[in-house]
Amino acid sequence: MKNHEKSIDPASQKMLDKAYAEGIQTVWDRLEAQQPHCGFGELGLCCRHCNMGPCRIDPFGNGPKLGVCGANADTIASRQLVRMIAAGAAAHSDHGRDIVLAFRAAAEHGEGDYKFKDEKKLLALASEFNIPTEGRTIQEIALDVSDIALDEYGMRGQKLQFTKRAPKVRQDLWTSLGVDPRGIDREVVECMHRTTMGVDTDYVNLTLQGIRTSLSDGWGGSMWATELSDVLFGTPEVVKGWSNLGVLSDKEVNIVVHGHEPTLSDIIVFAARDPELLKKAKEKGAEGINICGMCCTGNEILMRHGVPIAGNFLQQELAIITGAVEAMIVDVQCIMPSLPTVANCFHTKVISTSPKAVFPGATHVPFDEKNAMETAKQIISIAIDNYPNRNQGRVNIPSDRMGYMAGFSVETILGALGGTLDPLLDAIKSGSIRGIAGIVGCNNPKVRQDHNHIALAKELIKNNVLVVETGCAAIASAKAGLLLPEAADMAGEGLAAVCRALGVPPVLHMGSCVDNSRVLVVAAAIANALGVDISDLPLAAAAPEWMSEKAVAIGTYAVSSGIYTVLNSPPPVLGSSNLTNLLTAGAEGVVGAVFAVEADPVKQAGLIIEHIEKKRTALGL
Ligand code: BF8
Ligand code: SF4
Repeated sequence: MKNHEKSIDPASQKMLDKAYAEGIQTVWDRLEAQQPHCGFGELGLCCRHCNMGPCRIDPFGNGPKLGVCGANADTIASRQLVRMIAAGAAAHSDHGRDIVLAFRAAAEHGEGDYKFKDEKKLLALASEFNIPTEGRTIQEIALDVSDIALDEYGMRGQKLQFTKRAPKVRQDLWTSLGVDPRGIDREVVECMHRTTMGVDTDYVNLTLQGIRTSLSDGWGGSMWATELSDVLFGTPEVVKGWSNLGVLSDKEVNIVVHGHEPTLSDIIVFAARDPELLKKAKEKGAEGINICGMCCTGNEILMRHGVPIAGNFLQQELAIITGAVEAMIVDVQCIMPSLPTVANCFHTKVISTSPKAVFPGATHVPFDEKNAMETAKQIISIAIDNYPNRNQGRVNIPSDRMGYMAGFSVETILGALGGTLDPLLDAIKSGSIRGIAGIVGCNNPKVRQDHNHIALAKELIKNNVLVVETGCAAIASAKAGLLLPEAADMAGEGLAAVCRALGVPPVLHMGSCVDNSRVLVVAAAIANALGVDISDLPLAAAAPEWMSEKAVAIGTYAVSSGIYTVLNSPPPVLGSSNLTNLLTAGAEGVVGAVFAVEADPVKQAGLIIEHIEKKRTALGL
């Protein structure tokens, strides 16, 4: 495959050419080396859950139809799906737990490095949870909020607080299906229990547990991550900044912060402003310190501070290949184990910071949340010391960069609308906006980088569908200029007029992947305002380049919340026609929504538009 076929992004294409010229292996080379992928794995028909196996089911020929224990294709594929959901939910929710713990530490030691930037939001949460606030300090109130949060991770056996934000009919549906999450950790543990050898065998019963676990993510762990990150680091407001590898500087110390948790990235942004560090950078010959983001932790600081974003998932190796990165600081999730090897070809230091994610070949500097600022400065110092090692002769920073407007939290959207959802509802009712689509998720080297994200978003806005985005999808749109108000020119007449009146782009960046919880909140608020269920709304979602188990958890809570969800490729379930039918057809009668699979982004848009029009008709719009 030619390099320009691997990505639509000119910056990525240039760095792929450089990688090729210098003999540096990237994710695309490793994908090629893996061909052909294992057919049993692709279909979800292999099981390694016990030592009588590993077993595989022959889907076509006369080979075995049962594992050694007697498990059939339905059992094996559904157990596998449930484990993927559990892993994805665990990743989001354990990230959420770290935010809760940082939040609690801020409540306990008021004068630490983390403060409550958005006390108003903290008080709103307290009121939502019926926590008394009169005559109490903000710390006391925060402690009570953190008690509730930590309690929800354990085994409460009660409804999770945030599930109460869903429309009452949806809550009742979950209760009647027996899928109310009972505790965030508990559901993940129960998934592992029920999928081990000799426990749950029924694919429907297993899938219901997958649904319950995904809900504990979307309306639990992820929502806690979003809400308390907003309290600690500030609720995003409209910001402008720059995206793509062209944000790297040829004269400054470049530090790329990659991973997920804002506890690290947010403090790095502030630590880099320290005059002593700036002085030190100048002594080393640099003109300054340039902090850039990558992937979702990049989205966190983009949303709150307009920090430049160097790229999305498939650009992590390419950023190092510019030869201009002094340090890539990583925490958890979506960090390729290949980074230290790529960094070895340059002067770049990969600095791992989480006890949960250690990378052989990287420098490990444990991030101490109790001493956050000092640790952040220490890490930045390592990058500065590394600046003189940069080989300017090997530096090649693509000039490609694009501006963005972001920061569309629920609060920002409401603010832009003048404090109420009514103008948006009116635009939907009048048909100038046909509906809303959430495009989320990753890059995957099996798909030309960003191609599906951009083609799908363009097709939707052209047809007057407002697009909201998170994660690597949003970064793709930033790089393609879709997050600029001028992108309204690419939208249909109705949507363009609304965007121009409000001064916003037709594609709204709502944050990192845990911030898909913001999309749920907007969906619930619209449904509540109209007095209907989420599944009645002209609303859809898509993950057109997904790769992570987290995307499986997100897709499942979207569908379980009543949102029709389109994927470009299926998770490994096709080996079980029963499970495939349940997910793509049967679920409609259970949760009021299904998954659809379509590889072509224009056809994906067609499916979404068809769905939106169907829902409009049913609502009498
Ligand atoms: O949580 S979109 S590649 S960076 S998993 Fe990862 Fe996928 Fe990017 Fe963020 Ni989300
Ligand atoms: Fe094989 Fe059953 Fe063991 Fe899985 S659990 S490896 S199907 S014997």
